[in-house]
Amino acid sequence: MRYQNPVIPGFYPDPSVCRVGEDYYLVNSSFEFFPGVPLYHSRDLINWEQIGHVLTRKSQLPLEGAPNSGGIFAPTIRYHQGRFYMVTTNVTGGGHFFVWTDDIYGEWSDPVWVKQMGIDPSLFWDDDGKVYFQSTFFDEKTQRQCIGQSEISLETGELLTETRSIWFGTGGKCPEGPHLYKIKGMYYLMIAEGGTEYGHMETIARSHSLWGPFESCPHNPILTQRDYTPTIQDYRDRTPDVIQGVGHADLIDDPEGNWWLVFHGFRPSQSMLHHIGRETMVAPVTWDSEGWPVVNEDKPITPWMELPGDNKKELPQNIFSFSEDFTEEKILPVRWAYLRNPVKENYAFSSGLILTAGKASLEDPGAPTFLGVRQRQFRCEAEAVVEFSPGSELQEAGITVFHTAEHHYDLIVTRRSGKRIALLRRRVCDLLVESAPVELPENGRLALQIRSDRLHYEFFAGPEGGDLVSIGKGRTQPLSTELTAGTFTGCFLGMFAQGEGAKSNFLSFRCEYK
Ligand code: 6LW
Repeated sequence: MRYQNPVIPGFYPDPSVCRVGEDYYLVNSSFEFFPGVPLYHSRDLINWEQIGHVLTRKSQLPLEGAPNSGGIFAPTIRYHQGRFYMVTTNVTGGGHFFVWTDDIYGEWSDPVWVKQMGIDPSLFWDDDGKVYFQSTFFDEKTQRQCIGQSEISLETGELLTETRSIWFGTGGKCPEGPHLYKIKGMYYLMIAEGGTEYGHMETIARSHSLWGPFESCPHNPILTQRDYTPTIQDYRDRTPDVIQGVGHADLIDDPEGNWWLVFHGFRPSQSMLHHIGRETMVAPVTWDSEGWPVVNEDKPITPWMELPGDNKKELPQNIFSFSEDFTEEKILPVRWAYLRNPVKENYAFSSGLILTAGKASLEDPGAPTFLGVRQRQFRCEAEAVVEFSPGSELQEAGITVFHTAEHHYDLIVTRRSGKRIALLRRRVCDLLVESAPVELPENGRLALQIRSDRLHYEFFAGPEGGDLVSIGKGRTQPLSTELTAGTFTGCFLGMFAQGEGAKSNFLSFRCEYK
């Protein structure tokens, strides 16, 4: 059998997974984007469908003032006695909390706060029903970061014990992303180390007691690509993608008793640069004779994963292309995300999706009028059809490749010398570059298009159904995480309106991946 990694391409990092019978549910981090914590469902761990978000209300997810890559860090999802729990950290306000639901397709509770320091919380139920809370922790005695654990009350979130340091990892920086499992009577503590960059890895330890001492697996790390340096040839457009930075994993068994690791990694566009985020991947796990997990038979993680066995069938896999008709759609499909808490009045369905500019622009770390989808693959063609008659040179609407307020390329419809025009504005750190304006017909619907490959974005505009002309180009390089002072996010393809009074009507948006 073979399947392709990433199984959830695009900015879907820090995956955590649980299983209920034959159904798997998976969550990811969402940082400053709203709604928070995308929620996915699968029957085979390979084909995933987004069924919603966990944090859909501002009362669960206040994001005001959340900087780039602030807000929601690594979530954990667990299922216990008919109830789903999702625990995470809002690093911009409040710290750790969990929410719960008895209906995975319904609303989740308001937050129950947990006062433990650190990030990357996880929950573990022991056989006696007691609940334990793990997260990153700072050990005062040794002055080192480690994994800390306390027993908590599920009703109030209160700590019922002090937080104790339970494992320091194997010596990599940033021991984090802990998950505790009880397997064949032993407590296994699996964590990420090495930082979420090129030295990322996953390590594991076990103990007879959930307080430790934890014995490190002799073949740690059980997952890493840190020793694999791709060649220039590996990055050529037609070769398979290169995978780096694997780690931050969760472990799951299937109904047949096979084990799997769900984790993230990223695909650089070229050496040491990636711009579409950390993505969710899957690998098979076996157990050695000493009871330690072996990931993917100890082989590197590759885009095409070959699994042993006679089943030569390729698992079908979503290709993530989509086409949205906003004249029919009246509820926003779950793939769309806002920046921070949206100003509701600026979004409305009428004869299309009406985006009205508010006070904030894409340059502000506020709540601009923006709706985006995560870019899933390097090669794509995205097109929006819009009705927009800018009232002045300050009113703008268009489509964008957006990574942060300081890293985005915007194809803008506005006015210059009284005429309706299109231009490409590229914002990178403290640089702002604008293309020459290209005149557009004064009336009628416009098609705005982004075409991309691994290394480039090119932007086109023109009357709907007519010939589109190139408005400008930009390399993918300046939108890379490595140039953003280290975001945890990735590029979105989106629609926006800015400059007070600008009112645009988006009729459709389609995105085709090649
Ligand atoms: C995540 C943590 C990490 O919480 O990145 O570098 C954070 N380490 O595990 C955000 O994804």
